[in-house]
Order: sequence, then structure tokens, then C-alpha cells
Amino acid sequence: MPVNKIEGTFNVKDASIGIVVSRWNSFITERLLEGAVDMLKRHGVDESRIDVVYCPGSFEIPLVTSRLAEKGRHDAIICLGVVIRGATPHFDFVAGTASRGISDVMLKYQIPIGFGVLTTDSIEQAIERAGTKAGNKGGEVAMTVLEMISLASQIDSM
Ligand code: INI
Repeated sequence: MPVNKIEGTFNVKDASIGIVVSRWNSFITERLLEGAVDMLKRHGVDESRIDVVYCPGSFEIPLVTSRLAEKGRHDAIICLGVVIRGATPHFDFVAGTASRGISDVMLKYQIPIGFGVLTTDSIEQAIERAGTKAGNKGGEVAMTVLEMISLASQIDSM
């Protein structure tokens, strides 16, 4: 029996995207940011429609994302940060607050939010995911939000 298949595309050229990026471990978060912006531009998103907001650490990402989402200016927000287990005894608090807070904001404001906060055991693992042997998580997350913008708009018009 034929079904109605609803699936996101990556054809959302007019999208307006906010990016919240943590300065903690900035030599890695800057690579994630490059990966995200590069991917958005390669899918036709105009640079003038990308806003990049810097915050101190991953712990602060949920508040900054929430205040940005409240503005209603963006179709989606990408959150970028790096939390390294070995670097802090409060890894679980920082990583847990970031992931829970970001998903809370996504559900409250009903817009796609990409979770690009790396949580790794070592700095080497983080580097691997920021444009070296395991790809660039920033770029992957950018693809995810583009697909989600398209999917959300298709669901809205059902
Ligand atoms: N913030 C991070 O984004 N990554 C970390 O690895 C990290 N460590 O190691 O502590 C970190 N801490 C700062 C935290 O996000 C807050 O900025 C700080 O606690 C002030 O609220």
C-alpha cells in the first residue's frame, strides 16, 4: 500500500541561522564553526543570514540559545562547544547542563537546534571530530538543522 512519505530536504536557501559558539577550547570550537558555516554556505545559505554569537563556556550555551530563540529571528540555531572529560572534574555538570538545556530550548521555542557540543574523553578525540580524521561535527550539525527546517515546514503545511 502506498504511503505518504514526509522527509526533509537540504533545499532551504532562504534560511536564517543563528550559531552559538563557546569560547572554551576555542581552538577546537573555531574549527567546528568553520565546518558549520562552510556547510551552510555550500547549501546556498547566504552569509548575511548567519549570525554567530559567542559565549564563555558550554554551561552558558542554553541561556544564550534561549535568549536568541526568543527573538524569533532564526529558522534554526546551531550550538557548538567542547567539553573534555579529563579537563574538568565537573564534566558531567557542564555536559549535562548543556545537553538538557539545549533540548529544553528546542522544545520550548519549537525550532530546530543542532547539538554540536563535543563531549570527549580527551583533547585528541575532540580534534578528530573537528575537521580531522572523524570529519567535522560542526558541518554534520549544519546539515541536520537544514534537514530539520525543511521537515518542520513540511509538517506545518500538512
Ligand atoms: N566549558 C566548556 O565548554 N568545556 C570544558 O571542558 C569546560 N571545563 O573543562 O571546565 C568548561 N568549563 C566552563 C563552563 O562551561 C562555564 O563557562 C564556567 O563554569 C562558568 O559558568
